[in-house]
Order: sequence, then structure tokens, then C-alpha cells
Amino acid sequence: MTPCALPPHSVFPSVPIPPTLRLVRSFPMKLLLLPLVGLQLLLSLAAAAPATRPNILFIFSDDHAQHAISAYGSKVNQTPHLDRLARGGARFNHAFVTNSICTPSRAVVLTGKYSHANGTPVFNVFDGAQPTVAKLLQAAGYHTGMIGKWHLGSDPTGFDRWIILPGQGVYHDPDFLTPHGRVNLAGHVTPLTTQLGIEFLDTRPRDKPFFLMLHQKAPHRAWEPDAKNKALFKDRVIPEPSTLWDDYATRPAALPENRQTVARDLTRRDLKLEPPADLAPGPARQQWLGAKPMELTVTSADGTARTLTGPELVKWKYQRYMQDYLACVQGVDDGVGEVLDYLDRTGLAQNTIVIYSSDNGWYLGDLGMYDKRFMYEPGLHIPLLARGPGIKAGAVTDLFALNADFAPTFLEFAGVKIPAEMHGRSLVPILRGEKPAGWRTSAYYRYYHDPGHHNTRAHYGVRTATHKLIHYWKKDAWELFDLVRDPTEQKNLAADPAHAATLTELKAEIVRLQRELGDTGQFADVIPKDGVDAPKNVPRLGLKTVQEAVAAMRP
Ligand SMILES: [Ca+2]
Repeated sequence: MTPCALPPHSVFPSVPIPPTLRLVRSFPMKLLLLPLVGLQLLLSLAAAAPATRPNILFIFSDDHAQHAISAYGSKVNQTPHLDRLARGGARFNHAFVTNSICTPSRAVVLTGKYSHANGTPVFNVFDGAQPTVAKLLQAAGYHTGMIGKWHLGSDPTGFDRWIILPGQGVYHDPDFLTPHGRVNLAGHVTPLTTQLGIEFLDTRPRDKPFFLMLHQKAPHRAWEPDAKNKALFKDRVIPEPSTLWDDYATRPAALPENRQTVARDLTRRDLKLEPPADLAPGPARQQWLGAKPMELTVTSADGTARTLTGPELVKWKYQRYMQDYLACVQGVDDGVGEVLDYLDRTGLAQNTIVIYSSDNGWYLGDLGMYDKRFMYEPGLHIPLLARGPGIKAGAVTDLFALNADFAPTFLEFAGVKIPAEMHGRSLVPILRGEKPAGWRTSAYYRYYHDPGHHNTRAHYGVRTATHKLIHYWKKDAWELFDLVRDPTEQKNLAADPAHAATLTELKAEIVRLQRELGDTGQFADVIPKDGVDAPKNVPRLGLKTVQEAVAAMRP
């Protein structure tokens, strides 16, 4: 099936009529010629869209831990639809983010370049004038779309149609920005984003392959699932990770001062505690919700009240956090299922590459934390699943992928030349089941947002198949881990003479990678100002249906 193949129920209204055909249609004998026109149109469509160019559907979520997907062996949840994607395609065990936070990651995905080269190392506004994969695919004849969480501050460029959440967006009855202004949609953001994606596909021009970036907000903090999934997870008891009680004793450089711990840093808002009835909306109520309770009275199902402190309270907080987080993940998984069903139903599945990933890693209570940022394994790893024409079903690889590889991968699928300045490499050969010669055996990472929202210290580092070296450069503190013997990174070996050779070798590897990537410390000392959450002064277009919202996506 070609990209322009039509589902049985399709009609032609969105296909533009070339000027020559419009002349033919104005001829007095037009009624007699109409069947011919239809034939010519079909022939011209077939010529415009060769069968070799697949559609590309990139489904992206926000803060979805790799280890919260059952295809990756999750111990905490089941994700049947993502598993279906994994079974029908390829799974990367070691897909890494290059800077584990929202905005920078999205800039890397669009440009194929590390933060120091794309200019967005923190939450600063992305320069949309630079080349992006969307622009390249659009220029190559793809119909390009961007739906959902964007979080880059500037308006999307390179998209034929776009509808994005303002800043972080909200979970319930969200506003979206379109080229014409701000629209409001009723309902929960996750199913709404899915429906917008399906409506986009349904109304796409049939004479072009499509490239759609379908970006879910979930499961980002403050983890507000829809009612169905909230009820599903309300009483679940989630297993605790082995490192929930990590005291950081062997890693004093940066971990002890982090403010993203389950024990101390979850707020009443995070824990969905109800403010006192007499606390009217306003600053006092916000302050109440933002407080971090260290003692809490909870009521059990049998009606008995208990006051929790210490480890008992930490256990309770972990359960509350994880129940809502996983319920949000379930919404994302449901949406993946709906989109896969749509592709199957319309026959699009045969010529559509579907890729699933998330913008950064995530701590499921691992090392005592929630959130991302740190280069430890849960923060560094991201999900990466892909299926479609040319992708080997059931393939599982340990080869290292980076989020900087996504853009080159999309381009190779589309038959578009990959710009030399992109840092990433195309994953297409690996997806075919090959092991490309000279594939990377180390991965470079750099995080800048210090102190940021969670007092996370800036660091860079390298990961190999067996080791990781992290440098907190503002403190000149090094952490070396043996990932084979110590996969949860509990023991820093940097000062251990027995590992001095490895330390020297990995320091040299960091220098080599920084040179190769052109990282000369562009944002090492001074980081740009945050700006992606600034309010937008655009017309308010009011409450819209999904169909009306998609109609407003065209510039
Ligand atoms: Ca994120």
C-alpha cells in the first residue's frame, strides 16, 4: 500500500486540484471529462508519493520511565498497548536522553543536536529559525503536524498544522494554542490529545505521506489521571524499589542536597490532599497545597484514623505518588492502543512507522526520588519502541540509541539526506536488525539546570556498556560506577585505587566525546533565562470540539 492509499470510506475534498485540471474542469464538456479528470488525478497522486516513503508517527510522552512499561519488564504496571507495539517491532534496552528535562530534550529531538549546539540547555525559548527535522520533512513533501505538549516557548515551525499546550498545559479542560489563537477543550488532556491525533490523520491530505508528532502531557507531575484510570489504581499496592531508602552515604557530592525525594519533597498537591473547606481559592490555599507534610493523619478504608510519620509516612507517600503516576501512564497506553487500532482499521499500519518514546527518564522512587535530571540509570534511560515497514518484529537491541538519533532516523525513513551537523545517527539499520559498523560504545550526557526546581547540581558524564562516570563540574566531584556489579549505582568507585585505570580511561573518553560533539562548555557557567512558560497574548477562541480544534490547526 502506498502512503496515498485511501481507506474505503475516504473521499477527495482535501486534495488540492492542480491549476491545469481546474482549467479542464471549466470546459463546457466538463461533465463528460470528469471520469478522465479523476483518473489523471489518481495518476498524479501516485507519481507524487512513491510507495517507498512511509508515514512517520512519533508518539511522545512526558516523564514516562522505561521501567514503567511491561515490555521492559516493569515490576509496577502493565502496558498492553505499548507491549503490542514492542511485539510488532523493535525495542531498545539502552535508549538514552542527552539532557534529562522537558524543554532541552524536545529541542534535541527536533534538531538532532545536543543542547550546547541547539541553544536550549534549560527552559529557555527555542530558536525556531534553525533547521529542524520537521522543516526538512515538510520541504521533502511530507504533511507535517504537531499535537500536544510542545514546551519550547516559540511557535512551532516546519509544521503544516499545529496545536500545542501553552507551557506545561493542564490535565483537565485544557487550553491549546493554534496558529489562530487559544482554544479550550472539555475533558482530560490525554484522551483529547489522542483524539486530536486521530482527527489529524483523518483529515490529512491523501496525496502526501505524513509526519505527525503526537505528544502527550502525561504522566508529568502533578499526576492527575482521568477518572477511569484513577479508579483503576486507587487501591493498588505498588512494590517498592530496592533503593527507595537510599541514604546517599557513598555519594555525598550532589544527591544529599537534591529536593526531589519521595520522603521529603512531595507536596500536599502531589499527594492530592484536600485543603480545609474554609480555605478559599487564593494565595493561602496555594501555600497550603505547596507545603510538604512530614506528619499526616490518614483514614483507612474501615474508617479508622492513623497519624503517620517517619518510614510509615514515606511508604504511604510512595503509594499515593505511584498510584496516580501509573494511572496517568495507563491513559497514555490506552491512547497508543486507540491510535494503533485506527492505523489497523484504515490500512495505514502497513506503511506507517510508529515510534514511541518519552522526553526524559524518571525515578519511580529509585534512589529515593521522583523526577528526572540526574544521570543515574532511571533518569538516563528512555523508552524507545518502533514498528512499521522495514523494522524487524520482535527485535531487541542493547546498542546505544540517543534522543539525538530520532531526527536522523526519521530523515532516513523519508529518504532525506541527513545534515552533517546533526550529532545523532540514523537508527534505521539497527531497526532492520543489523549492527552498523563503528556504532557508538559510549554515550555522552550533560545537564545544566542548576539549582533548578529540585536543587539538582549540574553534571556531565559518559556511560559505556559496563561503567558510568559522572562529573559534577561546579563541585569538581567525580562518581564512577561499575554497572555490572552495581546496577543501582550505590557505590562510588572514583576514589578507589583499584579502579584508577578505568577512571583515567573514562575521563579521556569524556574529553574525546566533548571534542567530537563540539561541547566547549558553552553553557557551563551561565545558563540562559527560563522563558518557555511565559503567558502568550493571543486571541481567545473559546470552547471547541476536537474537530473544530483540528480545523484551527492550519496557519
Ligand atoms: Ca519531561
